Amino acid sequence: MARALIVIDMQADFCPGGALAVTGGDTIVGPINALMAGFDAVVLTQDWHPADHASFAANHPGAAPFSVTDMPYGPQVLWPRHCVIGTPGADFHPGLDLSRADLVIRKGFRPAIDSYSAFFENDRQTPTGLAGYLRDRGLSDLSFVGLAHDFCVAWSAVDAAKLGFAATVIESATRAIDLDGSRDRARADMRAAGVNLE
Ligand code: VGL
Ligand code: ZN
Repeated sequence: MARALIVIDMQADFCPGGALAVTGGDTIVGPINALMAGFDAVVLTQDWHPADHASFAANHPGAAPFSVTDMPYGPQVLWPRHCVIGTPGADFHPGLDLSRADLVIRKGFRPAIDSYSAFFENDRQTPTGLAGYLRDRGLSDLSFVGLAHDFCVAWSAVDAAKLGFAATVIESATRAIDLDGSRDRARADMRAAGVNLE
């Protein structure tokens, strides 16, 4: 069973100093680099939003960052503007080893819909294409690391398990936003979906 390391959103805006900084986000760069050698393939995801993206609080007059709104596809947290296409905040952390990255999959580029998962946008229906890529290459055993544990890592790992991949989250190489208990909820959701937390 070939194994892939899926590195979620290790970008400047999710690290200290960035627009949507996750506490300790930069401390997992070294551990993630060290993990890469143990896998048959490495895939990176990159959060990649147009400036008018619907997930940005600034695009909803009067809405506060971290409040929740109703989108046609369901509830959506409104975030500070982050990972805008072509800006330095969207770049990978400068310490991340890019030499092993076979694929970079960008997500969240459609203005009207957010995309936490590496597999499906937040309507839970629009595929990113990652499942087909992994299946074509026979990569059936997936380990997830990166940012943020309770949003993009968790949603990706849950989708992977639902799609029939063996899915593990290496929690020591993740960090959480932890918004209103989201970390505990994410862990429960992952366990319920059959994701191995390690
Ligand atoms: C993420 C919030 C908004 C993440 C991305 O990578 O977990 N969270 N966009
Ligand atoms: Zn985002």
